[in-house]
Amino acid sequence: MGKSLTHKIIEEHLISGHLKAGTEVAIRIDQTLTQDATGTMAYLQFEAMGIPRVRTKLSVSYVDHNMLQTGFENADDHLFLQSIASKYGIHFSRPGNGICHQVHLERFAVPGQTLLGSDSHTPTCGGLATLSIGAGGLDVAVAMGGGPFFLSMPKVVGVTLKGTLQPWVSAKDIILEMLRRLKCSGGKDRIFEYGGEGVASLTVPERSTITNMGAELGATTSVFPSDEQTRRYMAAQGRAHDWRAVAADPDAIYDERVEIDLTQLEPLLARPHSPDSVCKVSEVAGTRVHQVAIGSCTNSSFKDLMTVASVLKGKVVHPNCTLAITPGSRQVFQMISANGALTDFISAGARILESACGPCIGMGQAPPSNGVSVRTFNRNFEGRSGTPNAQVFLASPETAAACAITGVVTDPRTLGAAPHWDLPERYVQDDGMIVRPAEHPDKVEIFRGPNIKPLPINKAMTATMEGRVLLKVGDDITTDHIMPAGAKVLPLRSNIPAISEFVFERVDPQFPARAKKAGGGFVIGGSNYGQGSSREHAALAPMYLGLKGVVAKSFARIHRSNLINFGLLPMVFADPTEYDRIDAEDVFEIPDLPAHLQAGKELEVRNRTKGRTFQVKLGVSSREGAILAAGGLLNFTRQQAAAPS
Ligand code: MIC
Ligand code: SF4
Repeated sequence: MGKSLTHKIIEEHLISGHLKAGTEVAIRIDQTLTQDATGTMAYLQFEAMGIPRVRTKLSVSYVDHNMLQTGFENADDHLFLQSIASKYGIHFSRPGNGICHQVHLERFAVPGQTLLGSDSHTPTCGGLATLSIGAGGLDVAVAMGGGPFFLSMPKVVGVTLKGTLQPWVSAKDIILEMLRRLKCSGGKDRIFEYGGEGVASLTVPERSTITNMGAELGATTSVFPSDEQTRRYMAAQGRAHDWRAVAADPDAIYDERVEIDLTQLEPLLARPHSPDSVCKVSEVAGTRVHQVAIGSCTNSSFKDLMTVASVLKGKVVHPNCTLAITPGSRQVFQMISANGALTDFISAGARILESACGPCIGMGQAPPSNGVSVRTFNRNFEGRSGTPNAQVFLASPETAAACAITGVVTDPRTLGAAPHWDLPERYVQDDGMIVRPAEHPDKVEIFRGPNIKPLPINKAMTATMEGRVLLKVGDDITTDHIMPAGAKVLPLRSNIPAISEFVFERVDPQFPARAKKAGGGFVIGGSNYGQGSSREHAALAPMYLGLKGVVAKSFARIHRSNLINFGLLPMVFADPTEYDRIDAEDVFEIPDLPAHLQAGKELEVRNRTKGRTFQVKLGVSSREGAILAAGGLLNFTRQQAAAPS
C-alpha cells in the first residue's frame, strides 16, 4: 500500500504514537522559527526551562512584525531577541531582512525536514516539501529544547491539480478556490498534500502562496512534493546541497480527496470579512477601490513583485487609490532594485514600505473610513487593517495591480496580454543580515528593557472550579477578536499585565475590568473559536485576567493547544443546543476535576444560576490532562524534569 508524503515525513520523525487519524503522535522537530511578536514570550519560556543551548538542527529568530517603533518598546524587544538568540545558539534575522516565512523559504527550509514556528503561517515552507507547522510559542520553546511536538494525527487530504493555470490566473486563485469550497474550518485536523500533473507547472514561490494560506482553512499544514522545480529553486538560492527528492508513492492512500482543474479557474477574491467569502473578481468588478496593498508572507516573492511591476510599468496609480508595496525580503528588495522594477514602482507612485509584515498586521497603512482595500494578504478579519469599518478584499498580485491602475475592482484578464516571468537562474545570496550565535555564550548578557515583564505562570488546577460567565460570543471568533494586534497593542507583547487590558477590546471593552472584578470565570463560544493566528497571548492574557476555561461548540487547533499550555480548560458542548441556554453572568461550578482530567472523559458543569447540569467534552490525551492538572506546560515540564527517573 503506497504512502503519502505526509506519512513518510512523520514516520521519519516519529517519537511516539501511531499514524492513525485523531490519535496523539509526537514528532521530532528539525528546525524552529519565531518572529518578534511571539518570540519574546517563547524565549522567556525557553529560558525558564533552564536548557543551556538549543538542541535543534537550526533555530532562527526573526524580527518582522513589530517594526514601527513609535516608542522604545519594539526596539528594546529587538535587542532582547538578538542577545538571547546569541546566548542560546539561535540564528538572528535582523530587522530589515524580511518576513520570517519568505526568508526561511529562501535560505533555510529543507525538503523532508520538520519545521515548527510560532506563527500560524509557518506552513509556507510546505511549498518546499518541509513539513512545517504553526504552534504557540511555548510548544516552540519545548521543541528548541529538544522536546517532541505533540499533535493529533491529522487526516491526509490528497489535492489533485489538473491542467495548467490560464493567463492572469495565479496560485492565489488556487488557494482561494480551496477556501471557497472548504471554508475556514474545512481543513481542521487535516494536512493538504498537493499532487497531480498540475504541480509540475507551479514554481516554489507559487506553491508557497498556496501552503501559506492553507492556514486560513484551519489546516495543520499543507505540503508539496520536492521535484525538479524544487531542485531548480534551491540551486538558484545556492542551496542545491540541501535538495532531496521527496514525494508520495504513486499509489498513496489518502483519507479524503479534492480535485481542482486549474484550466477552469478564474481570478477570485475574498470579500470582507473572511478569507472564505470568495467570489469571482468579475462579480464585483467596478467597485471603487481606495487602497491597494501588495505584500505579506502570502504574496511578496520576487515573482509576485515582478508581475506587479510589469502591470505598473509606464503607468501611474489611479487618483482614487493609493498603492503600498512591501517586498517580502531583503533578497527580493535587492533584486527589484538591481533590475529596475523598483524604479517602475516609484514612477507609478507606489508607497514603498520596508520588508516586514506592515499593513498585514495593522502596522500602518490603515485604509480610510469605510474604505475599500484590495490586499494580496491572507486575512481580512474585521478591524485587522486598523480601520474598524474598512472593507478589505484579498486577491492575487495580478488582480491587485489591475485595481491600482484603474481605481476600481478589475479582472486582470481585461488588461490584455499577461506578463510572463521565468524564475531567475540565481537569486542574490547575501546572508549578511543573519547574525550567527555567539561562540562564547557565557560572555553574552541578555538585554532586558523595561517592556519585558516576567512571565505569568498559572497555578495547579483546583479540585473544584467556580466562576461566572464573563462573555458569550458567536461563531468564528478569531484570535484578533480575543487579543487584537495593530500598532497600539503589538508593542506590549512582552508585557502581559499591560496587554491584558486589551483582551476582547473590539468585542467588549469592559471585559478586562469585569474579569478582574469577578476574580476570573468562563467564556462561552460558538464554532471554530480561536481561529487565525497562533498568538499564545490570546490564552496567556485572558489567563492573567483570571479566565479558567472556555466552553465552545468547537475550537481551532492552535488556540486549543495554547489554552491547554496555559492551564485553561478547552471544553466542547456535548450537546451544542446547551449554548442557547447560557447567559452572561451565569455562575458555573465544575466539581471533581482531577478525576475527570483523564483521556476521553466528559466533565459535568453545573450552571447554578439556571439550576441545570450539562456535559462537556475535553477530548484531551492523558499528557494534556496532566498538563492541565499542573496548571500549564511550563509547570508540567518542570515537574517532569524534577521527577526521579
Ligand atoms: C498574524 O498573521 O496574525 C500573525 C501576527 O502573524 C500571527 C502571530 C502573532 O499574532 O504574533 C500568526 O499568524 O500566528
Ligand atoms: Fe506577518 Fe501578515 Fe504573514 Fe502574519 S500573515 S506573518 S502578520 S505577513
